[in-house]
Amino acid sequence: MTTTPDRTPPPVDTEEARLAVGRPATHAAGLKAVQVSLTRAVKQMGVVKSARNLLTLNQVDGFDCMSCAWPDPQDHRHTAEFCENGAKAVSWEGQRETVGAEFFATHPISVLERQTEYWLERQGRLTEPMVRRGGSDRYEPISWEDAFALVASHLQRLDSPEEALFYTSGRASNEAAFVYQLFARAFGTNNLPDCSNMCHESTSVGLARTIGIGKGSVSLQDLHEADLIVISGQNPGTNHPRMLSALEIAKQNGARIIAINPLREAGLLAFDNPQKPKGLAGLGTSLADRYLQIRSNGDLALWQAIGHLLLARGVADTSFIERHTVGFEDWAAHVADLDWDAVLAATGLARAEIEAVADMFASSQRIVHCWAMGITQHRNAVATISEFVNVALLQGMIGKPGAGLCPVRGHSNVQGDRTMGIWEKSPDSFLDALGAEFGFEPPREHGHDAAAAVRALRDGRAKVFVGLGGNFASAMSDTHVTEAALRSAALTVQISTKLNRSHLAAGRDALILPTLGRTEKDLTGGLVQRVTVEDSMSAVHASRGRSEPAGPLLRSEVDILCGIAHATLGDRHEIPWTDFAADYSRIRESIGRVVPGCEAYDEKISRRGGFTLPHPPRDTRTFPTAAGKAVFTVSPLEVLTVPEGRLVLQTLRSHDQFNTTIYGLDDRYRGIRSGRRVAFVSAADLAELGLADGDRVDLVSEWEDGVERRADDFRLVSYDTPKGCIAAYYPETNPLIPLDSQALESGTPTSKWVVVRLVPRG
Ligand SMILES: Nc1nc2c(c(=O)[nH]1)N[C@H]1C(S)=C(S)[C@@H](COP(=O)(O)OP(=O)(O)OC[C@H]3O[C@@H](n4cnc5c(=O)[nH]c(N)nc54)[C@H](O)[C@@H]3O)O[C@H]1N2
Ligand SMILES: Nc1nc2c(c(=O)[nH]1)N[C@H]1C(S)=C(S)[C@@H](COP(=O)(O)OP(=O)(O)OC[C@H]3O[C@@H](n4cnc5c(=O)[nH]c(N)nc54)[C@H](O)[C@@H]3O)O[C@H]1N2
Ligand code: SF4
Ligand SMILES: [Mo]
Repeated sequence: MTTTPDRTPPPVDTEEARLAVGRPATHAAGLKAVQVSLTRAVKQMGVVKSARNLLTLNQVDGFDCMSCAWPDPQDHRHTAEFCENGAKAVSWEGQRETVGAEFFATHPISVLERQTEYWLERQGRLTEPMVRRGGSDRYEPISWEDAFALVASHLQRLDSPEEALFYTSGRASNEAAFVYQLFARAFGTNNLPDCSNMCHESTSVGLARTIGIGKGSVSLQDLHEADLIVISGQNPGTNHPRMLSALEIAKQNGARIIAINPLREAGLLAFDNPQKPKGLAGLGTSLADRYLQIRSNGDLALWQAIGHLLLARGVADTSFIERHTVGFEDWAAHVADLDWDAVLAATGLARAEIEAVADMFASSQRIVHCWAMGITQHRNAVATISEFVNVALLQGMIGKPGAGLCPVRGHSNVQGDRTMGIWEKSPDSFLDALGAEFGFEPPREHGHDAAAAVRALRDGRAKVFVGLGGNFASAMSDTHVTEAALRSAALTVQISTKLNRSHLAAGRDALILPTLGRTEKDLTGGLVQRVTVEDSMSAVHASRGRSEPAGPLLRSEVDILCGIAHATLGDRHEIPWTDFAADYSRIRESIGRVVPGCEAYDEKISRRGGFTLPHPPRDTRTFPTAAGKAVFTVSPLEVLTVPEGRLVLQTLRSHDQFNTTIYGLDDRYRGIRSGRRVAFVSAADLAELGLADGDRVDLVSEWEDGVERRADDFRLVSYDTPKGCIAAYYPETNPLIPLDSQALESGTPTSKWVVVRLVPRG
């Protein structure tokens, strides 16, 4: 048995010494949320910039919130159309401190490596292009032109274009994403891994194979009009806070809500809307009418049981099934023959609870089903999502007002990036259109996804890694393997706003290319440029920042990408890189001709509020699958178990972080202050293991490769979670997730299912 160490000693913030644990909250938002947003904003940006930024956030002529992908209301908008976590994201980007050449002169990489993610990003905005050469311990300044030439020389030296990897995080604009994938393909590879691979990939795969399009089928209006809303594996109070406003409206219109989650999340229990006097006074709206505190990974079993019960209750929409679907008989036969013992073991629920939920389905006419990472980051996620679809099809809940499937996306433009072709498996139809527009033959062989990208670097099959945003080193699973893979690269390039661990897990040559954020004025080419984004409900609109850039040397993502592309490819294929950077409308003209649904793109995004992309199942109940109809699918009921004395760890977000960006050390809704190295464990497990709240343990993960992975020194917190199921924050726990532990079919790391044991610290 081999054991990989944690970073020893794990970097810990001094503030962690004050770690305090209180009672979890039972309401989300309220006055506290307003206080936190304003205090953070003023502290980081100053009064004037705070006012300017927060007042243009999510306004029609302002910038799109760069935090999550929740949509903006189409019709009327409040003056303050944002939430606590949106405000935190804006403050974080608007931070006044900067990190330039002087900082790097006094901070060698070996010193920075000992700092936490929280400390690194807190140092301020990156403002100068920096290079580390030949494995040196320091970053030093480099001019933009020399930086582009360095990337070009590395790329031109490769034996094959397949040795280059082009990663994207979901904050990149549509224009940047389009140019980036065009460059990768013109260079000769489909190696376009992205954060989606770690996020909603299971959704994209599950929906594409069943309804023919990998996107959700609802609008905000549908949510308002639903009479039943189901929320599975999602913590909207923290991660999509304005979803709570939509839920409040739905409740006022008479909707009922079912929450399915191992943890009782405050944001699913009740909402004190800070934009309303009653909310500020703490007299808000209670949300979940029923809370199923399911065991980790019990969802596939639960949904087969719901299907089983609905069939027995005779509520099938037979005309919808006949006209629009295939495969019903096989599926019905499969769920009719349900193993209740397996269902109860997998879910940890009582049969009566499941029956009561099925009754709520049976008595509802308009059902919307929302989900996020608690579903997608599991081994059998694609099967679970396909089962959601089965139940929706059974009752004809797609393509009618107030009903549909609502995967809630993470990064603000992760859906748009896919639409623009950031995908290692883009279909031939897209590649044909791209080739026709630019007069070249794009490569057809599928590229590497995120996990395959790590393997390719690790095994020496890839040598150059370019990151358009994000923090690949910390966000990916198996931190030590991922970091070592990045370090083995000949060149790593990170296009970033803030310093993070990916800049430290650097290739022999490494570049940090600082870029403008969404809040900042983009005057590339002497024009006032705007960009476009797509939200979780396929609405596309423009975004324009107003703030002064953090430094004079910053360049936009589009400008940087066009610079790299031009230096690498010159005038090959006659792609007008310089014109693209000079006027982003030129990019939008090409998007209009290449991307389905984006015809007359520049004109449509100039309309107030933008436009919504077509979605055949939602719009006309047509299903672009091979069968031409929606597909019922049969999935074997798999009940995952763990060996004696072991627990299942889910890795999740605190209220004070955005992915690997740590804003602060509190998780207000879960009662945690000043600390992140905590593990939430049930009282029953603590008792059985002879441990107690407050004890310190190391987490050790066990996997079939025989390697034991460790994350050291976590404080145990006695918490209301099902027995056997524990929780701790990401990214601190990423060293525990084996690279090969991936969801079937989608390849998503199984971040919500990690088998661990707790080892008391002596
Ligand atoms: N403020 C803030 N906003 C964010 C982010 C952020 O980090 N901070 N991240 C953004 C991104 S990229 C994303 S993808 C989204 C993530 O949004 P979420 O998916 O809400 O994020 P997680 O914290 O991973 O929470 C997962 C939820 O699933 C539950 N869960 C875990 N396992 C299971 C299970 O087996 N079954 C069920 N039914 N539930 C389960 C957990 O208890 C938790 O409530 O948020 C986006 N928005
Ligand atoms: N264990 C575990 N692992 C997970 C998850 C989990 O739930 N558990 N969730 C997964 C999910 S859902 C996701 S989406 C991934 C996230 O993975 P990533 O998207 O790769 O990571 P982020 O933390 O969002 O990236 C933060 C960095 O982005 C850069 N940045 C911020 N704004 C901008 C910008 O406007 N432009 C550019 N160019 N750069 C910018 C900053 O330098 C910042 O340090 O993590 C995944 N990893
Ligand atoms: S819900 Fe998401 S997109 Fe909307 S303001 Fe809050 S963080 Fe930003
Ligand atoms: Mo995500």
